[in-house]
Amino acid sequence: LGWPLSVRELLETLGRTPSADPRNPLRVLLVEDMSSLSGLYAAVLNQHGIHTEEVHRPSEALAAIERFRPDLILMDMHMPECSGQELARIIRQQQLMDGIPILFLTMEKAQGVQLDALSLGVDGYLTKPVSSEELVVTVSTRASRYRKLRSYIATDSLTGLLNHSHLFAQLEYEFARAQRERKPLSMVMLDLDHFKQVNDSYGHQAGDEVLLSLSRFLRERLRRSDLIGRYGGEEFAIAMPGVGSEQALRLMNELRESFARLEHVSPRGRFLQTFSAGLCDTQGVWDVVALVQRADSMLYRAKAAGRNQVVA
Ligand code: GH3
Ligand code: MG
Ligand code: MG
Ligand code: MG
Ligand code: MG
Repeated sequence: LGWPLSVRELLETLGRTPSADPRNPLRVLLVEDMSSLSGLYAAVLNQHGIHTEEVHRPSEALAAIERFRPDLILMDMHMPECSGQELARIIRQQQLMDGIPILFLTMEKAQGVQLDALSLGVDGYLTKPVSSEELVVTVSTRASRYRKLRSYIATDSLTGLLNHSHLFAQLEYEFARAQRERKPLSMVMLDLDHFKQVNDSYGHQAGDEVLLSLSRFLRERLRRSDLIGRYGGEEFAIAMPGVGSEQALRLMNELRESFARLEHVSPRGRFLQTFSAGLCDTQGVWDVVALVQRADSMLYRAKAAGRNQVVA
């Protein structure tokens, strides 16, 4: 490689742009008491398609992480309220934020201090003054690697939907937010009808195809802000923040009818597949477990009433 390369050239050489999906750019939280400095970093990152949020006081960092959901935290080591090391330790204790990469920005060249930082579970440091190139390349590679790992861990391998445990983790978060903002949230449990017969008559492969096509169908029809998870085998869970149960019932019935019309094709023949669903909102429900239980009991009613229906 001939030096110096521009950031753009360097990233192209590495075979990717900083955020491959422009609809979902990488997010970086800047925790830095000097606003002029963090403004500068933000401007450089923004220029390369990376979204940033700036926090100038350590005490605001946790709330910002929860709200902004960064893919990486870039943190000053020296701040008036508490040190970067202290804040990093606190962040590492939060389960929801576990594993988020934290990079320190420091003028500290003393090796002892840097080793200290690493032993706290901080991922690395950039020594001030940092060049734009170093900033963008370091931040974008670490942030996108974290995002990739996080999505592997959170994803059901057959359908690409949220898996059981991550569905619950996200649901906790959305439930808390709905309560705090006094907004509705609808919860749906959905189960394919007589699905065992599909496997028996058309083969397990055909069954898998149905699970995939339902997943794709739900992803296409629901909003990006809705959570869609594979709860287990042929059972799916959906949470719709901001949607009340009446609206959710109407929507789920539309989805049910149009999915039921989709023809599935397999080597052993063509067939139709229906689902049943139960739904509820958060009224009178105090936690996520109760929310899911209630939706599940509505699903049970839909099954008992003859299947291919939604009960709220
Ligand atoms: P019901 O209407 O009462 O839900 O009937 P059902 O046959 O759908 O329910 P049951 O619980 O008896 O059977 C669920 C079937 O789902 C059994 C299992 O073979 C199938 N299944 C679960 N996970 C998968 C999967 O990943 N792939 C395939 N092909 N089938 C699956
Ligand atoms: Mg400072
Ligand atoms: Mg079933
Ligand atoms: Mg069953
Ligand atoms: Mg089932």
